[in-house]
Amino acid sequence: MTMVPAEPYPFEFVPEHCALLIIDMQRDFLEPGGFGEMLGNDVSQLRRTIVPNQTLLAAWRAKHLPVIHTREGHRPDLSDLPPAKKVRGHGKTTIGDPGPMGRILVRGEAGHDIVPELYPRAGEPVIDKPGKGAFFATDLHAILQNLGVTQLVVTGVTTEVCVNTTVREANDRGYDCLVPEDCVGSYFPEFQMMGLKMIAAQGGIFGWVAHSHGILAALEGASR
Ligand code: C5J
Repeated sequence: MTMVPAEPYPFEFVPEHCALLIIDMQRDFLEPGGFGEMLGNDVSQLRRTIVPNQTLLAAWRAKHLPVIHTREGHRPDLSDLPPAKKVRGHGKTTIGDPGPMGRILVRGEAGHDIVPELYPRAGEPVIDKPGKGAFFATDLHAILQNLGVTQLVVTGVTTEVCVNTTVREANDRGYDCLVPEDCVGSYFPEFQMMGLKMIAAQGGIFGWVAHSHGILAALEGASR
């Protein structure tokens, strides 16, 4: 066990029971010319997380600790897409429609896949999730339990949506979650700030917030 400097207080990091969970680092959210940018979002707000995630991922892999990736998306026949999610926002282009990198948030399409910089390696589970939270309608909890995981370092995008929803779901299932602020991103700076504050508020109501430097330092000397 090693202490990681964090808010609201140091995190008791137990590497042998901790997985790195990388949320939705998908091309449509992060790449110029993707769906996110098509909607008018500033993708640089998300792209700044790529390098810190690459560094953390490399350190995690070097220690042979579990890494799990997620992707938000739906079956090509859209049978798992709730009608409410399809029509929400009244956009001209919605989930399942043709977009700049294939059909929007549909599994198997180029835009749905993970950015090359953080591409999963063989053996690293990829959770295809139909919702914002990574536990809803997936086998993530079973996978984590089988690995003996009790702690999660949660990174990815977006801070206030899929990262926050997943941290809340994990918290309710008994996992301790640590969120490195430089490895999560939002298109909206005010949501980035509040999304992180909400996790660590009230004595860590959903978990802890740290900088990846502290986690990297704690990983030194860790083994599984
Ligand atoms: C994620 C979204 N991944 N914002 N999705 O946060 O719709």
